[in-house]
Order: sequence, then C-alpha cells, then structure tokens
Amino acid sequence: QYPDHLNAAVELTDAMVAKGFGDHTALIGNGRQRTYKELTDWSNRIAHALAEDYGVKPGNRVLIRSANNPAMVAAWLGATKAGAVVVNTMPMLRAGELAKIIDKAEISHALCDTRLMDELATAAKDSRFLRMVVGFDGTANHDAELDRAALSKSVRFQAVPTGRDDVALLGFTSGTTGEPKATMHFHRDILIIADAYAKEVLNVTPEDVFVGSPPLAFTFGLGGLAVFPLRFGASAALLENASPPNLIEIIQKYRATVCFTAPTAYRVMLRAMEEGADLSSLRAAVSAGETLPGPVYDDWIAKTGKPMLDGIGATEMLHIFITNRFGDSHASCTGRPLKGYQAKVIGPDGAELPRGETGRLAVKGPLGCRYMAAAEKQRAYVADGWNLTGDSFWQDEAGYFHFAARTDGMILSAGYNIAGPEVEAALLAHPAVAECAVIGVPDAERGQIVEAHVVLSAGALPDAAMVKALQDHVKAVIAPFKYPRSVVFAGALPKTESGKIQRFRLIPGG
Ligand code: 3SK
Repeated sequence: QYPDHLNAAVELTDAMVAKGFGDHTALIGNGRQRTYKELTDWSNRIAHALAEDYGVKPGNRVLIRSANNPAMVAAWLGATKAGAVVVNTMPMLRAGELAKIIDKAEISHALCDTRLMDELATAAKDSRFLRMVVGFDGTANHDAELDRAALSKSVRFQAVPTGRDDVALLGFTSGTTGEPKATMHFHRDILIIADAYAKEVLNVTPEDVFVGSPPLAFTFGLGGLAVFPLRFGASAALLENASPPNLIEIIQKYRATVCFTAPTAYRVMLRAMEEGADLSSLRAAVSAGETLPGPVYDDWIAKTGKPMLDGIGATEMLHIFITNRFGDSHASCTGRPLKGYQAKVIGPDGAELPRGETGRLAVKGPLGCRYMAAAEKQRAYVADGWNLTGDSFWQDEAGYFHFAARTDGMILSAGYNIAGPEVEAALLAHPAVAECAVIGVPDAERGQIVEAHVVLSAGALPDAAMVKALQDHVKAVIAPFKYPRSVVFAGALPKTESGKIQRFRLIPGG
C-alpha cells in the first residue's frame, strides 16, 4: 500500500498541497492559523536550514523540545524531511531526564523552544553526542536562530528519499524502572496509524478540527493532534497549556469536532458543562492513556449525546490498536482490534486463555515494537510476532476486550505513565529521606496517583512542611507530573527476609 520511497512529512504537507488543501487551515496555535501551504513552506525552509546551516545528515538523531505549538510541528516535519530520526520531548523534562535521552538516542542536534533552553543546556554540558543546540521561537514570531536561518531559505525542498521502512521517529517510554527505552518507528508506521485508526475509526474529513491535551512528544499526542488531522486535510488547534478550561475555551472558539484526552480531563469538562460549557461541536471524544471508568463514559453519553471512544495503545505500537467504534461503543469496554490487527489474552505459558479469563494482552498488526539497542527487552516484548503489552485484559464472549490492570507496575495517572522507581530515586536524593517506596493508589479524579511511603532520616520532622519539601524536591529533579501527590511517613517499610521492599504490602494512605 505504501511506496518503497516514502517520507512521512512530505505526505502530511507537500502531498496535501498537491491534493488541493493548500489554502485550508492546517494548524492553529499561539494566536495564529497556518494553512497547509504555509506549513509546507515553513517545514521546507527548516529542512533547508538543518541540512545546509547545521549539517543535519540523513539518519542523524534530532531532539525537539517544546510544548504543543505549530512551531514544534514545523520543526518535526522539517527535520523529518531532512531525513533525521526525530525524538520529540516534553517541556516538563528535567536536565537529568534529557541527558539520558540524549545519551541513549545518540542525539547530534537539538531544536529547542528558546523559552525552554535552561534544562537542555544543563543536559547538553557533558554530552558525548550532542553537537548543536538550535533555538526556535515557539511563539511563532520567527524570532530565534532557527527561524532566522529558515527565513532566508527557499520554500521548495527536495525531501530526503527515505525508504518506507527507514526509522523516522524514536518514541521514548520510561518502562517500569524509569530507565528510558527508545522504540523505533518507520516512515510508513506514521501513515499506518492514520489510515488504520483516523480513517477507519474516526472517518476524519477536512471539516474536522482536532483538539486535545496529550503532548506531541507522546505518540498518542503526535498521532491525535498532528498526524491524524494532517493526513486528511483537517485542522488541529494546539494548546501549550491544555488544562481542561483551556481545552473547553478552544473547543468553543473553533467549534472543535474531535477531542483527544484522558478521562481525568473529560470528568472536569463534564462538570464544566453544568456551568454552561458548550461542547456540542464535538462529534468524537477519544479517551486513552488511562482506564476510562464506566461512570465517566455513561455521564458523557447522557450529557452530550455524543460518542466517547475508549482505546488502548502503547508507545511500542506507536498508537491505538484496540478501540470502541461509533455505534459500537460500550462502558467499561475497550472494544475490538483495529482492522489489520489481531489481539488475544494469554496466560503465563503464552497459551491463549478461554474467554472471560484475565491474562496478558498480546497484539499483532501492521506495526509492532522495535526497541533500539535492547535485544533482551525486545525478546521479552515480542514473541512469535505477538507484542506482549504491559496490560492485562479479558475478552468477553462477543470478542470485546476489557481492561483489568497494568501488568508492568506502571502508575497511570491522568494519562501519564509514571515509573515508581524513578520517583523513589528522586526522593532518595533528598537528605531527609532514609528509605522510601512508591505505589499507585486509586484516585477518583486521576485514575491513580503516586503515593510515597517514606522513612525519614534521624532528626527530620514528619510534618506538612516536610511533605511540601519532598514534593517540591521531586518536581525539581524529574518532570513535575511525577511528584507524589500523597506522602505517608512510616517508621519502617515492609520487607522480605532478604531485605527487598514489599510494595504490595503497603496500605494506601498508610
Ligand atoms: O494507551 C496509551 O497509553 C497510548 C500510548 C501510546 C500511544 C497511544 C496510546 C493511546
């Protein structure tokens, strides 16, 4: 279905102009609207600048650091046209987290919103790989180094003739240990997710306006807020701060039709409807990244009369692979595999379990997990062509899949995956912490929250000031969304005879 030579960025821009979408709005953000022609020219100029002024060669790894805005999309497209392998990163990442990514992905160039330079500059200091950090103006006033270099270039660029199976994108996932792992995605994969989900399930048309909250750095956001609209001539309104009130405002302002976010935000949006928020333009509410509680689904249907589509994806699989559909969507049910995908529930021996029994979810489809330089992890994730996800599910008699739990110990909070050990490591760097263990505890708003059980060092006081000090410390050391919203002080932690902490014995709330 896809030609041998394929550059995904060209398909999302130049090819759309050639199809007649040149004057149609592609992106909205930071107070401006950009047509497909403008986005195409912008990304072509960036590609020229990267290749000619900054020496980006095909296959170089380019990191992008930005909040969700049109400049980030243009940078991603430009770097992809120049043949780079792109690593999109969240603005919340701290220097330590960025340094690990730069090292693992052997990043040679970083493109950074000038407002977010500090942490990257710290991360870049001792890097063996990073040769250049180039600033761009995230506010899209074209007032930074990359913008000035790009403005002097031609709007025509002969994109690097990448192969459809050349790596275009590295998606980082923190894994249970908090050690980032890169998953490799081909140019064709970027189009597959649009064709398998956005076309087959959402039936996207050029009249659609997409909004949502997931960062473009998370493949859920890159798909939902860039690839899906651009593949079909639709528009996306991007928000640097996609808090529910901002989401509501932009839905109302642009009469958005498709929203991608997590149940936590839908819950808040439902409450806002009682105060008059108008969500009537939405024709689809996509929920993923966190389990969708049945009552939130029921409430959404009752109050909006519009479909809510729960889905499950994974960074390893690039995007959603099991989903509900229009007219075939049910509470507390994730639905069925996308066309071209198969899924099954397996037991510890790898054999498929009978319907109704809970086990690990295995998936097979047109794309799958490819960890970079992690052969052992690859063997653990992919067996016999089946991708063994970190989720346990059960399948009902009619073939629908139902989420049961994470099998990999990740804490799922408001759409974010958080690795407990990473939070523990951050806490242990505080002098007042002698020992700690982090667990996920159920939370009505966020699905789960991070809870830290902490044994304090001698002399440290277990009071509210200490809770705040530890929370602030974690926010300063790792991305702030990972901080423990609940802190329990303990005299000791439950342990095995050999001294291993038994997290499963910790009682939520102490
Ligand atoms: O379900 C998820 O967490 C997910 C992860 C990556 C890409 C897309 C999705 C929905």
